Amino acid sequence: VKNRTWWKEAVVYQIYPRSFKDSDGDGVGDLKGIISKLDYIKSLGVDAVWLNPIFSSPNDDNGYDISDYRNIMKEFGTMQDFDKLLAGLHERKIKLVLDMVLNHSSDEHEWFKQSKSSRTNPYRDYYHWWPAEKGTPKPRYSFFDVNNDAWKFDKTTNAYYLHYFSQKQPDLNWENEKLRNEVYDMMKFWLDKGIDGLRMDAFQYVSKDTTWQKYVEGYEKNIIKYYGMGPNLHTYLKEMNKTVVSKYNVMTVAEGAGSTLEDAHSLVDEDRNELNMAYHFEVMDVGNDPKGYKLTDLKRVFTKWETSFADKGWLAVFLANHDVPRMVSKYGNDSEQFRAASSKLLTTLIMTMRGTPFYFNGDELGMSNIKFDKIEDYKDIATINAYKNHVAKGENVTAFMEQQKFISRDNTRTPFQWNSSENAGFTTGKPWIKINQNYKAVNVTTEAVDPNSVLSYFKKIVALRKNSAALIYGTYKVYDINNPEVYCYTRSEGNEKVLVILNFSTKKINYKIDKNINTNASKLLISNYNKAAITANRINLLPWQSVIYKLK
Ligand code: TEU
Repeated sequence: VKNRTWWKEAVVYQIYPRSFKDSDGDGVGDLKGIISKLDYIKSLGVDAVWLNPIFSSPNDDNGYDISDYRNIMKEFGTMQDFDKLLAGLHERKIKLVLDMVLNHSSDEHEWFKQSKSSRTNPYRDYYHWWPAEKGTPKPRYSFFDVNNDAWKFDKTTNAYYLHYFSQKQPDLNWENEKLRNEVYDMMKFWLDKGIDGLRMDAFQYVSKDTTWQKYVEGYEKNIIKYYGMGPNLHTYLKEMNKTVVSKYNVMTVAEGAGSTLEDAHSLVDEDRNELNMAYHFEVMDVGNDPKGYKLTDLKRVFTKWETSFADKGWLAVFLANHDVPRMVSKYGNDSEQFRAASSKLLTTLIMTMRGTPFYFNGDELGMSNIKFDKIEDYKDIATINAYKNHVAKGENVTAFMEQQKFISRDNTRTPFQWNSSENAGFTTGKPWIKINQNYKAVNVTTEAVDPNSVLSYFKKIVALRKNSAALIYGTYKVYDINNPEVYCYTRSEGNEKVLVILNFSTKKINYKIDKNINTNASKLLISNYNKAAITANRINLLPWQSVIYKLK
């Protein structure tokens, strides 16, 4: 194997701190809570933890609006807690990846308070301002704004500021060298503490075309093309790499990878000296329709990226995170009958793809969408503001609510389910967001003692992946790509060859394995059912069955 590195071999476990474990009864998860669960995290066999933002924040967007990059959010604890957490992880040989939110800050950050106070303030150019005497700026789409308007008028200086996300998330002006240097210093502050990786939030958007030209009608439907990969993005990344990242032994991962394969390669190829890996949004975009998705689409997307990254560059692999629904509800089947089997199958997919798995907390238990009925139950600014937008425009609110049950980000943000006691063992207080009522069955305590649980399966397959060069580095080859129900592929490295077969349907299927795959003397490594047998290159698959075979 060429170019071996720890971050290619790691399984990264994403923790959403707000919802993981509350230690003090205020209903919000915190760092002490995570510390109290370090042995659980270790028991999973994962190599690294990625924490969503833990920095000071008024929580307009759950920590993605940072008011002080060098301090810990009050609800989450103190810097001492952080140091303890880092030490506790390192004692257990687990690495820590922090979330760097550098496209925007909070409007409550001191930089912004200064910036908005006067046009001549030294911090004015830390953000993007448009003087109102020049008329209204050309429209820019905001992801979270009630009116999707990314320009907010501020009367103090008679000017508009730019916010791609919420009004409380003004975009930082990366054109300004002073700002960039402050950011680099801040990054060093955390890297000097000994963290192991950085997840670069929405970084593809940092470089803006500051001519602020008018975009074509409907540009917002193709937003990454317009907002992503701005004119100076590579300059900034190279500068950041040279000034900061290259001085440490750390991994960097970009959220978002532009809109083409070439964009993605330009961010992560080894000879670029920019970032180590990226996660693209194409897999996540398959399956956004509550009516379902085509397995052939999912296969094509995975295959396209796997093929393009076979020799150069490296990707992160995921089916869920805090911005999308639960993977079992989206790509699997969250009915009582198939929830466990399809959770295990999806975990199998993630753990057998080429690329570093980023696995979202709770999926190892088979947690599913909460599917709120009432708008009052939602906490996510994206859902709440989109709701207001629908109401204002007189659009169909019922349809919107149905859609949110399926895609709202709050579906993955409900509290982690530790046990069957009140509040699922998450908090002794009132949880900040409702708990999924399936916690009586779907929880750590119950699943830990059940060898057939989703959790037990997760631990087994993580161990399997970690001990297999084929599963980590091996060449990916897909078979029977047009089959609408079964995903079949091999991974091979040197003499090691592994066959993966996934039945993405609720039917029993007698599957004919491609004749070019030699299954003589093959050996079953793992399955989500107790039964599996290949005879004469055929296998009987149960509903949502997944199997991994070692081939001769
Ligand atoms: O998400 C940003 C992001 O890139 C997505 O909103 C994306 O642009 C959109 O889905 C494209 O369809 C990150 C965080 O993961 C998210 O939780 C934050 O709310 C957001 O940045 C703002 O910081």
